[in-house]
Amino acid sequence: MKYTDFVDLKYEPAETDLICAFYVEPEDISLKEATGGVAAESSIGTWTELTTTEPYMAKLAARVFAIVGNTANIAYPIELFEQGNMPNILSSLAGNVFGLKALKNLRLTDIKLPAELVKSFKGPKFGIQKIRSLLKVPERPLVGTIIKPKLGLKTKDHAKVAYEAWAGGCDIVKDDENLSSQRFNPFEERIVETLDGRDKAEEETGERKVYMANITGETEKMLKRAKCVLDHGGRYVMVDILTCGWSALQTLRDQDFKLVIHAHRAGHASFTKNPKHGIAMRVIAKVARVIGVDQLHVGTIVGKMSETKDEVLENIDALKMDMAGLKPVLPVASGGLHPQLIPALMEYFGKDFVIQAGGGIHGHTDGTFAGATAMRQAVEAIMQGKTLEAYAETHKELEVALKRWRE
Ligand code: RUB
Ligand code: CA
Repeated sequence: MKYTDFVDLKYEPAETDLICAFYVEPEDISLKEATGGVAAESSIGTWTELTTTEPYMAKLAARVFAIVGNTANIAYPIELFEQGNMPNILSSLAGNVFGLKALKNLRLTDIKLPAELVKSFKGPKFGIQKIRSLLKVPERPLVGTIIKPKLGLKTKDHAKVAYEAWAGGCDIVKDDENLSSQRFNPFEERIVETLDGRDKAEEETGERKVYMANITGETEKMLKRAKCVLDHGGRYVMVDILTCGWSALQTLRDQDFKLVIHAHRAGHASFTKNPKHGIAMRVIAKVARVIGVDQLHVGTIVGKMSETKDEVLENIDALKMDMAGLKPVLPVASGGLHPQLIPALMEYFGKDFVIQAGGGIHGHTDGTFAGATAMRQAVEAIMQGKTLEAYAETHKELEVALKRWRE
């Protein structure tokens, strides 16, 4: 089969097909041949015709069934994939095709897995509703912080900053993505001391508090760390899903630990940032959801990261859309947030999301406790339909934060 034999604009995809959308920019061949090349090389074809052509093979070919502008929609028969094997699925769809010389640019912009394939993975254990019940926060956005400085604090100081954030008003405290078990802050000691601070803050405030401990590491080590969190009464773990890999994430999910999985996406921009090449964040979001994360970073629109409003809204949609009965995943807004941005943020995100601020809490003029209080006040203001300025008249921490960070 030649590349163009993989283009069949009359084909109507079957319910069991896996569907991908690719943005395709050819180098020195026609667009039709280029899109056919993507379908060929990501399914059963190659650059030249073969002498082995068994008749039963043809029905396994991926087919380009629509080309609109530079976007090609491709249908893949489900038989091409091993059930429950995400590396296998992605080695086809998002594998060698990205390196073809005949293509100037190629971007996997969307993906839809057939229900049968989705069901061969576990999907989220908790999802939005169970997270809300666990935290006993039925309606408002959850308020979280990342311990800052991101690296370097010794264990007792890390635990102290965490306690202050919880006591001041945060629901969630999370490690930063590059903190694991360095000499200055070894994992197990950190878990013990930080969870002590959590218990103290829970007692004092009467609120539920959670600690998202970063367990990222080699897979076996990660499982040991998850057990350690459980043994010490933790309720959450956090994983850098792209640097540890899909297989490691799946192994963790398959343990079925009673732990919410918070997914940090450090490194995603190497796939997602170039609008003409790579893999869109919503594809990464869907893959993570299918494997089974409960929370995922999706960008902020208003903060320090570069994604556009459309991209962030697509990412959120990927976490909540109907997907073969999977639970919805809680979106996390993180990166450059501070109280002044909360009205805009809640307008875009609604109420079902985590507001996660590092610098925007620990950089408060009066310290972490006041920073956490100010962030909670900003959320309260919007929940009560008030402006931040009006609320700040009677809430000092918010007033100070609004002066410190203007838009
Ligand atoms: C935020 C932070 C987050 C990154 C990544 O710190 O540490 O890890 O922003 O976010 P701060 P994302 O609040 O001080 O900016 O994965 O959404 O890009
Ligand atoms: Ca970070």
